[in-house]
Amino acid sequence: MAESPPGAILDTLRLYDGRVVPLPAVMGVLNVTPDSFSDGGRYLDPDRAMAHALEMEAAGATIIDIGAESTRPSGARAVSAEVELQRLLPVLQRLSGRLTVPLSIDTRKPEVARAALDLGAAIINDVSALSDKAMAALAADSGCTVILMHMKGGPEDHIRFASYRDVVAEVLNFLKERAEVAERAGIGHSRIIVDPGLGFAKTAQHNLAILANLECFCRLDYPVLIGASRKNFISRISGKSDTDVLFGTNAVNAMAVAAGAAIIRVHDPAPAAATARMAAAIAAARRA
Ligand code: HH2
Repeated sequence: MAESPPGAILDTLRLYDGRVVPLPAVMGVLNVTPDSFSDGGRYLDPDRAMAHALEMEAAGATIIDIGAESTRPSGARAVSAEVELQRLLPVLQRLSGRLTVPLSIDTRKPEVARAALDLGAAIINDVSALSDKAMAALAADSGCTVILMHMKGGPEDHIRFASYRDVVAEVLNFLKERAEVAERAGIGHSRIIVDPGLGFAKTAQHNLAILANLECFCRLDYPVLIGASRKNFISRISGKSDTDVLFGTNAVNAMAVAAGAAIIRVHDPAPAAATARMAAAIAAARRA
């Protein structure tokens, strides 16, 4: 796999439906779940979920990531494809024709991804990095973009696996391998996004080590997504109030974009969009 020279920065993401997303992109999180760690239960009602997606778009989200299964570090309950679909379909139907920005589906299940692609999603966000071969085949055949995230264990128990000799090297190798598997399955290089998976089988120190070495991830020849928003390591470091967590999230996002991250996944798109614009401008001035 070819690596770009340091400093080679992608400026757009091209999707299979012809849409072009400027980078850095702000991915707004829409959790249609009862138990997500920061907003569980708030958007289970399809009308509220739709309204929130449109609000996030108006606030500056350039992608909306919709998920119906929580993957929080402890106590997340795995749900069946039927339950995911029951939660998702009414929201996807309401968003169809209303949402202008691309939709990403946060799922590990090919049947759920298939239904979302049929209703207009352009990106599969798979926190298991295509561990199900049927998901790889679906992504290859459909032509959609895929997010490959690092995790160890499953969403229900990943915190038990937070142990590494060298977290940066191990996560980098995992992402390289999964990207190679995806390409071998027929997913074109330009359709792959990688994500080190902050908080997934990682302690605060592991997350900090990854963030401190983000340039190494950005040197892989794929856009890098960073999902730090409101995660536990931020409240442990920045402070626990909502304002502390928001500012801590923005600090991570600014440094991630400055290091070359292409997409930041957030619950609060307005501050994230302003943060990304500023950090990207400084990074561009540094390269000029
Ligand atoms: N984080 C969460 C869920 N999906 N996908 C990617 N690619 N990267 C992430 O960091 C990531 C993700 C967890 O956040 P959230 O969706 O808010 O919570 P929950 O899983 O409890 O619904």
